Amino acid sequence: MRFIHTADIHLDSPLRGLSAYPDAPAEPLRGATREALRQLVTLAIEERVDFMVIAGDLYDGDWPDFNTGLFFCAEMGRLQRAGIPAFVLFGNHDAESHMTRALRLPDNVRRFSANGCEVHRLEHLKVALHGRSFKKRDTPENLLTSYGEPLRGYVNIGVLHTALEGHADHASYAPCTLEQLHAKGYDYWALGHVHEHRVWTGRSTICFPGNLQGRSIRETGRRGAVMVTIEDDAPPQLERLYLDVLRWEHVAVDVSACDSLDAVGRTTGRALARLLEEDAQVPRALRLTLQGETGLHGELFQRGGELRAHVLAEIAALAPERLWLEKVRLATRPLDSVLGSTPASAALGADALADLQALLAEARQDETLLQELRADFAQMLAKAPELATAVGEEQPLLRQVREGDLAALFDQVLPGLLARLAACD
Ligand SMILES: [Mn+2]
Repeated sequence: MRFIHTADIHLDSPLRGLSAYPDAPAEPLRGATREALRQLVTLAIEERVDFMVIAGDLYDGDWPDFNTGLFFCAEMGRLQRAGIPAFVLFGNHDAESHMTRALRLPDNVRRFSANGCEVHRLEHLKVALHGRSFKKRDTPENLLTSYGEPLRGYVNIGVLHTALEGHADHASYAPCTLEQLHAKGYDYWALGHVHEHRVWTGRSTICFPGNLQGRSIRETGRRGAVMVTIEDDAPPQLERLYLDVLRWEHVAVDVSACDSLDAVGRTTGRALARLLEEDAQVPRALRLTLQGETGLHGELFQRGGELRAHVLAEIAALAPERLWLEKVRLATRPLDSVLGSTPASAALGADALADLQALLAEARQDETLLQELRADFAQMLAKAPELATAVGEEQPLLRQVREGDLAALFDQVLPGLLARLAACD
């Protein structure tokens, strides 16, 4: 017996942040969540699975019009013609009270009630599916207490939308513990809500399939559903299915071995080539972070525009049609000894630089000076409010300015400044 477990499809939800990728064709990407579902249904039909489970947040929220529902009906119709039932549970995003529109779904689709735990049986397979949908978006109570005992002689599958014991990125709805899930004595728990793929084994096999399609740079890497195979009394076997049609990637590249901007470009290019070795056909929205201890630290900050051009050149040579650069983040650290690492330092006089460094190190501790600087920065931010909000999260330097963390700012900026001075003849 084989079935597909999916969750958090968030059908028709916009992909956030695509405007930051000037080269990405935004229009076709608008339908990414639909395309991922279409691929899932196609796979289910090709693989002749016995049924499909959707464990909540099928919809992203109330439909603006009927198009979202019509699309889902059409996909479920394809499953129906292939003789595949689908079991749908609703979560916080598509809770009963939250949806003002509805359409009759094809007869192969069975929903879980929000009024109590409902059990759907597939007699020919001896499968019992237990589940309870969300009535309201805010569901702080443990829904598990309403789930019944496993049915004897059946494979028991629990379907539940839950944050478990809490998850940093997800509201803690319908909380419960892994122990409580195991204690129910079901064979498999088809969970939804947490967008990262997770599996726990033990008395039961418990799984978050992850969301079907990443929706922002916060949801990176391969996404999809899970194929579950249950044979006789063996524990369920899981296979991940990758169905995302656009992938968000955050790639960190260590540039500590690079001695020039060219070398940074080459190293980055190699990392991106490795990235494309997997699922080469899937387009990627890319955020790049350069890290490592390097004598180029100051130069990278100063030559941001050139650096981006170097990275774009690598992308252009590799796969411009399916690799789109958002931004290059700098998280490099200066070399411990800036003076020793700058070949031209002798020209200026290492003594003078050492004096300057000592002076600046002192300034870093000077509370009066720091107060003045904070006031200056506050003025600057007041004049350019977009600096204070829009780019703040992604620019460590700006964040430090905003938070008045000037000591950290000094540590970031001084090595570059010294390196620059040392390089002057
Ligand atoms: Mn959810």
